[in-house]
Amino acid sequence: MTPIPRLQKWDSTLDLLRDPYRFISRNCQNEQSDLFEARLLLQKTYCMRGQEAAQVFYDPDLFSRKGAAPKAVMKTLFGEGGVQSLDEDAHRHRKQMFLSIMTTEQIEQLRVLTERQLTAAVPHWKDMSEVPLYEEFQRVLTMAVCEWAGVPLADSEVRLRTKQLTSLFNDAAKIGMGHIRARLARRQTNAWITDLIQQIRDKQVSLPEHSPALKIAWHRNLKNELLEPQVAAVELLNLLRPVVAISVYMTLIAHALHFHPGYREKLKSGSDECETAFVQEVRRYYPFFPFTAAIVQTYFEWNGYEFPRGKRVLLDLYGTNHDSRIWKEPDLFQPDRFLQREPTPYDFIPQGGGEYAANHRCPGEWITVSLMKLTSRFLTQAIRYKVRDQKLEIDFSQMPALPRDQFVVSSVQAIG
Ligand code: HEM
Ligand code: MYR
Repeated sequence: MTPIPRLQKWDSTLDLLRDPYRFISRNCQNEQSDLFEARLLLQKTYCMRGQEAAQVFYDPDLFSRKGAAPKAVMKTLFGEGGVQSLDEDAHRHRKQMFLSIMTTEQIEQLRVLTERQLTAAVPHWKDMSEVPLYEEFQRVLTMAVCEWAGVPLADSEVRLRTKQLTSLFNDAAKIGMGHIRARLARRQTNAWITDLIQQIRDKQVSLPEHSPALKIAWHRNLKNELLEPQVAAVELLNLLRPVVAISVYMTLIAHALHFHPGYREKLKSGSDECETAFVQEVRRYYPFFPFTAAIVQTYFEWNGYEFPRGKRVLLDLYGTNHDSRIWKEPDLFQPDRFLQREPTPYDFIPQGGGEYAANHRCPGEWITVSLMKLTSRFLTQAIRYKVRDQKLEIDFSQMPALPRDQFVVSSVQAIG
């Protein structure tokens, strides 16, 4: 057996938190290995990156997700009882529920609703001296996704629910007060949506027939039982929260357009392929979800390394998207690289890899790409704006990572 390189430090959690997106690839580089062991959260953990590593990580016979995410993530970002921590048949059955929501019609409907909200925001942006794009996108997406999913949202509630849904992903990985805010947001959003699930089941609200909220409220597990209301709420929030999180990518699109103005012109006149290549490169180039975690289910060997049962393993998503064996000049923003070749399920993994139905790969990728394409069109063809002097470098120490001043625009005007 080949010994697995071990980091010398007794515990590396602080190093990981200081530079979460580059911690794994930096150490892989130092150790000259795609795999090393570090103590993280006081637990010996394997960290790995690259296409081959992704291939083994997404073999569902080898890994389990139960207990893989730390408690802090379960109590904030994920919620408890949801699809992220299920294995085997229970996972496949629940995952099918999500995948059955992702029809072409549903994806198109969410795009239409989001475009409507973006268009409705323009007159309001015109009156603002400064428009903080990240916050505005959060509000737009909260309104669009609630309408799409069948979650009633009064005008008076928009601010509060936007803040709470945002806190679930924006504050989950913070330390101190930030993290406490995310825990509170989890309790509040669980209570809000559990109530709605009860009302749906008690026929106190009527929703359009194909509403995702109805599908989740009436979903039955393999024992033909309805989900516990709290679990159904976690799953409905597994639609609402990540759609609001697309505000991160929307802000990063504005960032990419600012630094690569040539793409503004290309996108204005360009083909669908050109638009797709641009958003794929935004998903590859920018940091968002740093890594994902699983637990070794049964002992196995890979490339001469031993993987003992029960070991926690992190797969580096950002590092794999920046692996120079896969991507030429990975630290340059070059959308055209996507015109030359199709990504595989293991070499381009901003939202996880492998197969949708059998693995934990994100079922929201089609929605994400669709709303990102909408945003590229909107920012190049529907409005004009000015970008004042501000700190625009990406803050790699935060999860999610955003421009330091978050991208504020002014003098917004509608085109045409
Ligand atoms: C899973 C990223 C948007 C719903 C995941 C995973 C990642 C991810 C990394 C886990 C992959 C793994 O552990 O192997 C993202 C990013 C998004 C996004 C960066 C951009 C905003 C969405 C959207 C939805 C969604 C729009 C739904 C509308 C889910 C669900 C899972 C998941 C339900 C769990 C799947 C499972 O456990 O089988 N996402 N996602 N995500 N995502 Fe997304
Ligand atoms: C979602 O809401 O599911 C999509 C986007 C969330 C991104 C949150 C960023 C950092 C969280 C890191 C947690 C690592 C888990 C092992």
